[in-house]
Amino acid sequence: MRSAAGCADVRIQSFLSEADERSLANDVLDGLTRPFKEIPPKHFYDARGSELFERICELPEYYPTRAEREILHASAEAIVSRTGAGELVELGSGSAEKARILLAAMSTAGTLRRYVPLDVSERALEAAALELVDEFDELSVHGVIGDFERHLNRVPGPAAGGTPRIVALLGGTIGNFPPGTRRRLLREIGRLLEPHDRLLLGTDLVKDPAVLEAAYDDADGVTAEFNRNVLHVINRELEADFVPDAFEHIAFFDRRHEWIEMRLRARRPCSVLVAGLGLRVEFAAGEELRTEISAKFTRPRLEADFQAAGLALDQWFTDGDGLFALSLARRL
Ligand code: SAH
Ligand code: AVI
Repeated sequence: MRSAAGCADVRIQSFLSEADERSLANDVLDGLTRPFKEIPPKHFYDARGSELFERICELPEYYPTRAEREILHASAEAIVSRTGAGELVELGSGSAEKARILLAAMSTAGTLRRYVPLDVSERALEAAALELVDEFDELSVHGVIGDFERHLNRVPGPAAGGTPRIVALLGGTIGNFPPGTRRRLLREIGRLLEPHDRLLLGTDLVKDPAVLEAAYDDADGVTAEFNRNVLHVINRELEADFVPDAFEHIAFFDRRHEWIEMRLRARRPCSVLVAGLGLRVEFAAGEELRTEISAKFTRPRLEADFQAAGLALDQWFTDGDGLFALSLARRL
């Protein structure tokens, strides 16, 4: 654990230890020795992966960021006045671009006190924290570098004085978890909520598969590079010898599950040595490695997830084109 030097209003604690670095090793060992190979998406986000994600957010095909920003611009004031919140806890905060809209609404309402971002990406979190304390005089930032599947207990308790909190999980990140894990995670996040606190959850909505597939397979190939970045991460961290360009980016909408699936397909037979694990992995030509699911929601399906997780929907906001939804939910 350490604190960022030189700024009284920023405190950053890291809870990523060697044990967490082993989480990549464990995920690679488990995931690459299964009959259907799979690596969880959290391993995309080293410094390069976070930068590639930022580029994805600006792509014409990738509508979720624009749609969610539109909702926030239209509704942040109402969200803040309804909740009275002065503190924002954001899980998977990334560049904190969207947090800024909520913090500005809290500042205007005169309630703003603290921002608590939590992310595995140290670089993104530090940069965002330093920018935000510069921007809002009254703000203090308590950043947590950690994994929200393991370190929710490291989120600091409510600040003294008891301002209501918004706990946000934006961008559709909840969709990156399969249904059972998603409900478990929602339940664990719900435990952070006091009766006057609210969860603010961003979810992408079911729509024309062509629109969805374009969003995950852009013409400039940025998403393809983001997808292959996981191979660069494994090469660097686990001394593997993947040739990333030997893998083709695949993205398709699975209509039955209502989720986008991203995969990497071997263009030719590949024999990969993961030296750090003493593991050799064979890929047949055409064999696929699943790297991400990104679930798309309907309101009834999300309400069922909330209910199963001990939460209830309070308010539902969408953008003008009905592409994306923001939900305000409370603990039952
Ligand atoms: N909330 C931002 C960023 C979304 S990208 C937005 O809406 O634009 C997903 C973010 O979640 C990345 O910053 C990534 O580093 C982070 N992330 C992914 N899995 C995580 C995990 N298990 N624990 C903590 N952060 C995670
Ligand atoms: C972070 N997450 C919600 C993004 C998504 O849309 O599922 C990650 C992403 N994958 C490809 N493009 C963007």
